Amino acid sequence: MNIGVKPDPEEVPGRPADAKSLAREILSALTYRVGKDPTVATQHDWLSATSQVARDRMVERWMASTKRAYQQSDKRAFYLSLEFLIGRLLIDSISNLGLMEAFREALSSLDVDLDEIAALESDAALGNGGLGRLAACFMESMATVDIPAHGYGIRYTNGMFRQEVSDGWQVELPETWLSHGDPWEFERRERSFEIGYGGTVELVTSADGMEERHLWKPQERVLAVAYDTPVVGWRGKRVNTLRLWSAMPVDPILLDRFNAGDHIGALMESNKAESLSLVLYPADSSPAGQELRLRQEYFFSSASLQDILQRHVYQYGDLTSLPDKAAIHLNDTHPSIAIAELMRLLMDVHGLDFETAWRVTKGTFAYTNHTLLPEALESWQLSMFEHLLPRHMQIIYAINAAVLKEARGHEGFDDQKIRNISLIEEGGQRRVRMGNLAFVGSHSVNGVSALHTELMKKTVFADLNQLYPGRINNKTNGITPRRWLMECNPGLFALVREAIGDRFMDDTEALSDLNTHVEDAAFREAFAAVKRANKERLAKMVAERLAIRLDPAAIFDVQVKRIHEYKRQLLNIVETVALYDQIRSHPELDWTPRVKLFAGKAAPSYYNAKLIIKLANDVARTINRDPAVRGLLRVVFVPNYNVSAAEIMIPAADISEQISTAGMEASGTGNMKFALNGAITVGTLDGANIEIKERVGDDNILIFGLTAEEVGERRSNGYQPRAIIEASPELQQALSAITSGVFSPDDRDRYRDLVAGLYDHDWFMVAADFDAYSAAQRRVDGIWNDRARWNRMAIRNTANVGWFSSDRTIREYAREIWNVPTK
Ligand code: 26W
Repeated sequence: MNIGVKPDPEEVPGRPADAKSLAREILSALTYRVGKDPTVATQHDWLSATSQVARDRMVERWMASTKRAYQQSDKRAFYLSLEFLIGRLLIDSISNLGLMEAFREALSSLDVDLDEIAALESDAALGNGGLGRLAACFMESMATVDIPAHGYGIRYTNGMFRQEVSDGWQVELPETWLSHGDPWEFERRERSFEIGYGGTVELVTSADGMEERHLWKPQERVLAVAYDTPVVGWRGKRVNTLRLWSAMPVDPILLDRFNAGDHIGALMESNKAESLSLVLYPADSSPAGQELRLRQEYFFSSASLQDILQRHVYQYGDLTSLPDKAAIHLNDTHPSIAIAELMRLLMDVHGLDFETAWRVTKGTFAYTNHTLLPEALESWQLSMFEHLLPRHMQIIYAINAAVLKEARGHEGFDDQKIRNISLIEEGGQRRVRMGNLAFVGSHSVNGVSALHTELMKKTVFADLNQLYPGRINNKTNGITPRRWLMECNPGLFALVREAIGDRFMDDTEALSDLNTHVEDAAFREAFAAVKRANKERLAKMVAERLAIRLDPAAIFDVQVKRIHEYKRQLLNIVETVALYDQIRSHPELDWTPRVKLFAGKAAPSYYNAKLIIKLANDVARTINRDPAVRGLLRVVFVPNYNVSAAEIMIPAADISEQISTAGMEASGTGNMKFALNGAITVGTLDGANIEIKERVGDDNILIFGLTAEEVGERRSNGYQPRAIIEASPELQQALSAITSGVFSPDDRDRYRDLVAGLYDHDWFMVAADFDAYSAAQRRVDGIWNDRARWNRMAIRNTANVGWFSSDRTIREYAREIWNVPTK
């Protein structure tokens, strides 16, 4: 990797940045902090020492950033998210600090290879997928555009599970990302807050009888302890804080019980407290609905708010100015209990009246919705909620009463509409609706792509949108170009820089200068050579990990993302089977060699998603063994997809599969990463694909299938997949091969129900889109064989997706939602 960004010596207070000094510091860290002699140091020891030296480089800037925000009384942004899918940090940090070459040289003088040790760092996988990775990109962009911002989340001991594939089935194993310690974090034992659960609420009157306040007496208490990770922005000017909370018992040894002889019981209590931050819930669509999850949500929301209020009171005294100095952002509904918690703190602890507290709350919060899937909308059984958070329940009733009163005075709000906007779902089992709470408690509610935002207005939030017009707005997602171009694709980065200079490094949209090189044959060849080298890098990884050989000359066709029926990995697999069939039946034809790559995790309780992984592996085994298609078709399922795997797979892709059922993928962000790295999208008119198409142009993307509107029409007009399947010989043939057990000779019925679902209801419209998808894939083959055309298309993708930088997204949040200035 060669990110030859010159450090700005004036910006590094007090610390020499030359390779020699760094080598000295690394050696000293190895000796005094790791406690190892270079002659016996392992690669891991070198990684620890190097990471610590890199972290040291951030500390002065970090302190300076904090001091500056404080002295200037800047308004701050607080990003509350139950997930931060960070990945590795060494390369990211030193690259943003402009110290890549210096570190590389320093290490090499010590006989250590930077890339080799960097690859040993474990991924911080404190998230499931898109939402968590977005939070990580936002953290980096907020530092880059110079927003004083804090991320708040949970320091899960066990992040996203490690996926192994055993006999083709997903097996989930705990991910022990902390086993070597986390070199980036600072433990802040002194920064801790008590979090309560359960108990009772009393109404107490002040001594003078003038004032009444609610007093919550929780039955259980745990301690939230802060762990801070510095997050450095591009060019290292600002360093922000990601503060993750870890749960501890309030009284770690419960001395009374311990001394009373009940030391087992005492320790059990401690473990119960710690269990709060033990594990990330691995479901990314259907809420677990479990009490522990609500406990986690309240745990980190309350700790973060107490932290924010303490800081505000210290600096400004009075809490009515909170909206002027703090923008608190809710990443989906997961932290939306913070709305009731802020109300509680303002009223019960700080003595504000309901109206004032409500004004402050709405002025402070903003909420992003990330999904329309009805099953993903969080709601809690009211009885459980009330038992766990009795005071918050009262507050939610009070908020609801105020909102419903407002609605009743509003034109056209009939009983049905009132029921729809209520924070309480009535009927059999009453539930608390967190989406509605987040909506009414925020001054801004945003979707994550233009289509998604429009659909939000028409579906989930139609009535709330009518009651509060103008509150819903769009902020199309983005990705950080540092990690997703400069760091993961150093070859392309160097080539682009050589072609158009450095401007794109600070303004990603300047990548459009590449458009002028499209007709330059030598440039196209160089662009293709970079892609080829990236494909070789991926082929090497696949060979090492899976002992499967891939031909880098073939089309690398990649679908990597969570496994979900709406994302339609099944459509891709069925098409692969159809292609396999075609090649076998017509070996005389001139087939274009293709490698189909899949990766992604399934929620452990999502049966069909796990079955789809098994199907991908069954199909892969059969096809890869068949000499009839050797050299023409290969199928690979890469286990344990995570940020680091993405950094290898995405730069190596020729084709980016973005094939969700239209209307169901809120935005997608993988689609942006692929396009930026010069892959051509085969996709539906869904989420941000639509906006990618608008930017790269219709000729440089392969769009197929039903629109969101057409999907809606079909669903309401009695969609009949059976008739469609019977009218498509290719599809019918592929499906009958799968059901008859061609790929599962050991259990011929394995896929019977899965395929029967396609004939029966096919909710995700695999059948409806199959022929169009297959036709798009054959167009891919045609274009691939006109390599000049292909390369033009690929370059136009890289050139025209700079707008999808998360710097742009964050600037929009800052200006239109948070009201904080940016650079
Ligand atoms: C409560 C269980 C649960 C957990 C996570 C439900 C839903 C989620 C998330 C909404 C899942 C998620 O990651 N959504 C993705 O967010 C990305 C960032 O905005 C979008 O690009 C994806 O389209 C969306 O699926």
